[in-house]
Amino acid sequence: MSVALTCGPFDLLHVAHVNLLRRARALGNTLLVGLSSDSFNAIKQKRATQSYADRDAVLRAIRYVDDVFPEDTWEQKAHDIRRYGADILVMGSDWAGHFDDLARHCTVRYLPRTEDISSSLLKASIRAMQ
Ligand code: C2G
Repeated sequence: MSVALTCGPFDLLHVAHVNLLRRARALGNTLLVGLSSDSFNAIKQKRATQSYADRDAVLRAIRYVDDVFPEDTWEQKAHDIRRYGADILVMGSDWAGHFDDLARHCTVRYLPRTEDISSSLLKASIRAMQ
């Protein structure tokens, strides 16, 4: 039984998110998602278009996601890995190198990013259509 962990705000859920979640789930028997809270998004100087509760509901409807918990700080990842007994932390390749220090706690894997789509690009193209 192996546990995979990933995290992010997952705003305006799109195909790159689904690709990441599907590939992450395939690396374990269970996939847990640390969902960035609004206060953590503010720390990252980001703002989600959807509330935490709505982003949580959308993620839970994805077949690859087994559970979702709030992520409030950068520092909590090591604690989450231990708390949930995670075997592998999976992130997109835009984060390559950022979480290498967590390799003391579990395997850290960066998956190739899906090109040409992101929540920011979607927001910009919706704005351009108005
Ligand atoms: N992602 C991807 N390809 C894209 C867009 C996103 O593979 N075109 C991946 C990201 O690398 C991340 C996950 O999908 O692993 C979630 O993406 P976001 O919700 O945009 O999260 P991000 O802003 O990368 O924040 O502590 C880590 C951060 O909270 C992750």
